[in-house]
Amino acid sequence: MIDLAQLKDQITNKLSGITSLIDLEETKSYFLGKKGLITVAFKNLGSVEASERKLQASELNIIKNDLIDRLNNLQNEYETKQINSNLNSEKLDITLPSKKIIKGKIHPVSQVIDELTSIFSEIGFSVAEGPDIENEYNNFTALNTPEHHPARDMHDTFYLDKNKKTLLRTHTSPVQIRTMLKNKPPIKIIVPGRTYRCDSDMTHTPMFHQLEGLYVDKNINMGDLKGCLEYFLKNFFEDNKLKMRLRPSHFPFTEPSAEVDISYKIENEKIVVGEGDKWLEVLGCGMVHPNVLKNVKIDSSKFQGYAFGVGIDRLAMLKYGITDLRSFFEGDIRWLDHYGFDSNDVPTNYRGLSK
Ligand code: 2NL
Repeated sequence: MIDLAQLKDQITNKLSGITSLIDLEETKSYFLGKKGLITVAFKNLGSVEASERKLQASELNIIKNDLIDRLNNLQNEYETKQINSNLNSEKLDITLPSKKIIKGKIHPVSQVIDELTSIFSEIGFSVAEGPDIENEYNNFTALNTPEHHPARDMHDTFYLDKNKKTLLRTHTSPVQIRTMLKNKPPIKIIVPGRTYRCDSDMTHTPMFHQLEGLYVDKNINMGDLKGCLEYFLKNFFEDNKLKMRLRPSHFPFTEPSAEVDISYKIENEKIVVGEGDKWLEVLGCGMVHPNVLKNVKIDSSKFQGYAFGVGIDRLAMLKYGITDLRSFFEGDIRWLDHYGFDSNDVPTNYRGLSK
């Protein structure tokens, strides 16, 4: 037998103790949950004497429905209270003027990377990226720069351990090494990214940006390299009359190697790249050294490649008339507001250059 009078008392007690929606939920499950008193009482009806069972069941149903009604009423009451208190505390004045939306600007370095990506993608280059932290093999050894090679000192490397095994990459070339180790030729990639050298003055920052290009295939020669660079420079500086010249140079990773100058003139005491009778050095390039190909298991009797490297920050300064390199990395929002680009200025300069 279930003591229904006691159950009713318990319900009255519990309901009078409710002060919040949480109490309400707790009470609901106390009586009506899986192991709730009323649920269990219904289950126990089976053991009640047959003559009593029907009456008990109907009384239990009345108690249950009454409880559900009272709980629903309480729930409505608490929810209304909650809504009213929210309405009072969150007064919204829709007649106030809206807040000004401040749109960010694209940093000149990002803008130039986008422009270069567009220009090179038109002639079949894809973009490759890799980690800033490298090992000395990918950064130096594989690039034909063995231990004690003077180029290692030249680079003023930031080493990250005593044994000089891990370092901040001094150029983006290790990404090309990784790509050549992973993929078979033809390989045609550009690699933009951050690079690091322990150097800081008017024209050098310890972190700067480089873009390197690499094209490895059968029958690649210096003429292909020159054609590619001419296309790139004319499109980037948006001047089909831009002249360029190659001067012999030396890099450990290319043979032969060259430096590239472009024509410019001075106008109102400012450098204007394009037509002009002066020469400005902008990049280094050459044919990938056979030792480099050997290090990445590419047969140099079957494949050749050209490579080049250019400073992105310097390109941005030349194209957009920014004179101070260090201002690029100071994070001054007023500088960015002045020199930055709107996000809907899609780079389209590579299109429609007349012959
Ligand atoms: C410069 C010169 C250069 C390369 C970078 C390269 C990469 C591989 C193999 C061969 Cl994996 N070469 N890169 C080649 C010539 C010049 O950069 O003055 N950069 C600012």
